[in-house]
Amino acid sequence: MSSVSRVCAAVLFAGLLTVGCASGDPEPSGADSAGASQSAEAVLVPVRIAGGVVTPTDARFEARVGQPIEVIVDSDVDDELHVHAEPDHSFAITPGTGERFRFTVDVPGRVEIELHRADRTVATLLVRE
Ligand SMILES: [Cu+2]
Repeated sequence: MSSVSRVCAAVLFAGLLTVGCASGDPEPSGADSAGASQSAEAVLVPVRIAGGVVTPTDARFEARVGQPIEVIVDSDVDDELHVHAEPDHSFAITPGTGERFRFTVDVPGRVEIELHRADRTVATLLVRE
């Protein structure tokens, strides 16, 4: 006599137990780092020296820390453009039109832009954080 035993294997889906997400790595929050305005539009400061007359004088401009500032000079003489920022910037002006001098300011405050040879303050930048 022989007995046939059929074993029905039960398939256990034990693997469906979900394991808690222990490795919840935090999302990198890079949005709050400083200097978010690096790619801001440049502040344009047009300057003209013609026949010994400087325009403008004592103009006011506002800018932010890290924002590019571009001085565009039309001049018929040599001069020295001096930006009283921290650190300061000096640019040599030569006769010509549309010379562009670009810089940024790292420290908030009042920044004077002078022409040393003409002895004029062209503009004052109010630089904010
Ligand atoms: Cu100066």
